[in-house]
Amino acid sequence: MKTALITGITGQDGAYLARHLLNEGYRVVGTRRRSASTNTGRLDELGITDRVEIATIEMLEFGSILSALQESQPDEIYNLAAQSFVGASFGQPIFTMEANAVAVYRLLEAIRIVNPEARLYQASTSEMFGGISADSLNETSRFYPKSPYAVSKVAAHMATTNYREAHGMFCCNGILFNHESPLRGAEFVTRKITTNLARIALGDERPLTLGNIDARRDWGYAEDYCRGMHLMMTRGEASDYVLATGVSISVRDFFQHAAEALGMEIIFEGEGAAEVAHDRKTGKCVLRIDPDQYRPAEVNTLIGDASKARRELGWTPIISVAELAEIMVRKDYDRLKKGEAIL
Ligand code: G4F
Repeated sequence: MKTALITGITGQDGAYLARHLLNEGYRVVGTRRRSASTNTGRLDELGITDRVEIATIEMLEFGSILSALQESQPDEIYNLAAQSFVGASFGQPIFTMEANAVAVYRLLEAIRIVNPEARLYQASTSEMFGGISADSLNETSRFYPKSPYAVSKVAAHMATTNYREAHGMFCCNGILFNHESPLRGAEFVTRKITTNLARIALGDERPLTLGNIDARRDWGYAEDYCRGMHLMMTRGEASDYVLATGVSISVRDFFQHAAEALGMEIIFEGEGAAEVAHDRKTGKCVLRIDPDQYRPAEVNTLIGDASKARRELGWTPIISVAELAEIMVRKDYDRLKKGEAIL
């Protein structure tokens, strides 16, 4: 039986990946930071909390990472732990660099010491392309990070590549474009939209507030992407792969898909910070713009080309963005209707 160690197992990707690996027959050890709350809501929702072993580690402490590797002796390590909020990274650039980049060096060194044969998956991101305007971004596209988060992820990406080249270790970067689900954190824009639209559909009068609704992202379904992470680790040779759908839509369009799934008919009026959206059926104002949500530097458009993953891994995303918006908003509507807490 193979052992997988997943850092950040309590997040969206950690939970889906854990379930996938358990289904593939793995022993799964997941790490999380010490905290007063247990924070296993996503694992509970997937019904796998009792099937994974939880290790408490601190990615800012080398000794903590070293002990976790010595104790669990993993064959595969999936590094999903991160400060993953792009907007928040502008206010916490140093912590973001520590948690997302220096921590990866700690992990790489610990793997080299404990078992250099162990395989590493590093969670890279489309945010690294940032300001590059291209119709389609792939593994050979240039990086132009636009936030402290993206800068930290470029550093971690290059460190991972360097350990592969310098030490011959099996290290791969998954350059994942945005991927969402009903387990997505409620502060990311898709889930912010679906939880708030569900609340409004159930009678709440307060409109949702968003920042830049013209930003465009290539949004896929997280479970499809976690399957792709595992495929990267089953190859004979380590390499880097883009996972994306190849379709990019705006925040405004995602909002519209989700609202329509709840039977709303959206009309946008006004421009810029004065733009609002109403539901024609009820006359309710459902969206206002909050300029405080604008980012100091924005990534306007991201669209990915996953042809290498399709060719070499046989990976294709299954769920479209319109289906994704519908799945997410219906789930949030059901949760709120039953009085369940929002994850
Ligand atoms: O949902 P977001 O916060 O995701 P973002 O910044 O694209 O980053 C996510 O995906 C990356 C790629 O996989 C990951 F690396 C990263 O860790 C994270 O998971 O924002 C998407 C877009 C942005 O352009 C943002 O400005 O939505 C825009 N937006 C507009 N109003 C908003 C809001 N974003 C948030 N979070 N909240 C708003 O009110």
